[in-house]
Amino acid sequence: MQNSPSHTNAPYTLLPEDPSPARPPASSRRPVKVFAATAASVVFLTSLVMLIVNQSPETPTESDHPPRSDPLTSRATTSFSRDAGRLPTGVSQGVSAKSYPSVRDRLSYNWTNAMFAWQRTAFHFQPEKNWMNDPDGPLYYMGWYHLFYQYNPDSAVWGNITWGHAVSKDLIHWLYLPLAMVPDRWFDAGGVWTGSATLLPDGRIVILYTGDTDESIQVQNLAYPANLSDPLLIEWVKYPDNPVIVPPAGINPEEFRDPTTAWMGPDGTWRILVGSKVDGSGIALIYQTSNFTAFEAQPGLLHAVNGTGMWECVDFYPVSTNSSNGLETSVVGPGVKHVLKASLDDLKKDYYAIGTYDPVSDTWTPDDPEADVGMGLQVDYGRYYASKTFFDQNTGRRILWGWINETDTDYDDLAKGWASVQTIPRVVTFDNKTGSNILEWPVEEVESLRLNSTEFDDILVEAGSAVLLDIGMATQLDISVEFEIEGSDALEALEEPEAIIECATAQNRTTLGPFGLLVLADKSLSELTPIYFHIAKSTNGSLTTLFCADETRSSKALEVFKKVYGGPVAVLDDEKFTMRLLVDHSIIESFAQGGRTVITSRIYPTEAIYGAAKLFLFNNATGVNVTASLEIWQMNSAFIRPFPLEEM
Ligand code: DQQ
Repeated sequence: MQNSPSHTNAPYTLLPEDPSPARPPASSRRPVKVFAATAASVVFLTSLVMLIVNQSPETPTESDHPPRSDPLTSRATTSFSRDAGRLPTGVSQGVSAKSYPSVRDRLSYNWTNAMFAWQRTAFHFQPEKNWMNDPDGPLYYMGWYHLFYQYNPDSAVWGNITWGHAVSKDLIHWLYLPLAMVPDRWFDAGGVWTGSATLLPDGRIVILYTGDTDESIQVQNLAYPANLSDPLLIEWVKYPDNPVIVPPAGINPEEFRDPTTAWMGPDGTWRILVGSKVDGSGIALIYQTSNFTAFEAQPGLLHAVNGTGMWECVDFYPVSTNSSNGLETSVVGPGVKHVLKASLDDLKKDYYAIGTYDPVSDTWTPDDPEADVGMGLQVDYGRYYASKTFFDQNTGRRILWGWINETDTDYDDLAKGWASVQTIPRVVTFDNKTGSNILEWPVEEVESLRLNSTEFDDILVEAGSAVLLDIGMATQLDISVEFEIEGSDALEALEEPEAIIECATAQNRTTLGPFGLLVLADKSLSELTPIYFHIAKSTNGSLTTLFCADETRSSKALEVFKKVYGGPVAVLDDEKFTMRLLVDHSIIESFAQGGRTVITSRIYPTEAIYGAAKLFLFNNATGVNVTASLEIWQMNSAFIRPFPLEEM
């Protein structure tokens, strides 16, 4: 493959430097905290209940459905701005979008508006309506956090991709702003795709994004704020001489996208990465620039991994190995490792690895070649994709955003009028205890939503039982729980070895598990989402702890794609089994062992909603009892609404 620099001679337009008066901040009411420590609980023992749960969903038939128009066939009433003759899906254009189930799948549960309304989240970011996918260009500027996102303003399926824009003072309460960029130039006529922001030392902001051209070529474009004195950064200018990078020789022009945030090299010039694929290997191409208008392809690659397919949304950032501070993207030196993350288009999963970056050769080497990008650690083992970090210079944190994808049908998404949610932003740090993974933890600002809490101490959960936790409403929760196994040392020898160590359903009983929580479960356990630890013994005798989310019984809706998600988690000798869950209607974000392994779930209960949703402890081990101690907060809703621009 031969790389070729892209052309451009036009100067970069300098932006006005005069600071303008700051606009008044949007009002965001803080929730009232009521900390009511309640140890008393009504405990309800249901012996062996998970084992006999016989889910017999009422299969919806076409005739069960109330008559309604078919949103896929009645496209005349759905306004797609381009190519109205075909349904615009990412897969058909060679980019990731929701790919399962098939868009042709007409099977649908008999959803009611109340069910759809319940699915909307209360404290996660989602647009008022329509389709959203990747987070783009997150940044902090003049008192505001900015989130941009891939957005279809016309429909609840992928297409006509623009950059939506919202701002927040605290990463929790959000105000929608006008669209930041729409596909209105030849160099992005097919969509303003994913990109990243870089804050330059002189105060300027640059955004590099992928444009899908009028000829379906993926190019990298430059944009910048029209008015740097506007803290809301409402207007964006596309550099007139875009594109600034075109696909090099040897690269498929439809597989060349998603520029990273830039970092400065030892020579004082900037570097960025662009993801692509060569002969089935995922690759990160590296470009160098001094002015963001002229880029030069570096002779080698930052990194490549055989057989991992197209790398989308590459992210590359430093982490401190000796402090929990986040690092600005250009930091290198002693006590610094670098995380390389790629979103694997073939698997729709975000993988990362930790390694060493050589800023002179512009190469990166994984600490463990056997756990290279795409082979080992996942950023999140659930329904999660296209994640991106930014350095928050306001608080010195590195903050991670990720896209929670839907697993219902496009048909259902069109009926409910929206698709996708962003995760609660997470702080990323290096795990000093293991030395081999990152930790992800919800930003502390989410705790401002905590209302009254209920505590449970040392609840005994016997082998083969479930314990109802009497907490009232169970759909907006922040749950912190630790488990201890009674007498596990003696029982290790009894554990049956397993040939394949991977998450199985929560009904798969062995000596030491599974045990955990049943979330969004109805009282009869006809619908439930178990989140659990399972300790497995491999044939070589070693024990591995798995952290899993079993969505197979999460919904009676047959069209919803359901599977068991999860992966291994290190539980060190001095540690209990700990998990934290953020439950927000149809979203569960689950963090094990302080964020070593994370699973995001998007689920669609039909019964376990509103007041019928319950929370249980469960223990499906055959050989051990466990005890659990919990603190559970009810969570307030966040204010997420349009910015009152007319009041300014
Ligand atoms: N989504 C964008 C692409 C990116 C993909 C298009 C990942 O730029 O590769 O909406 O979800």
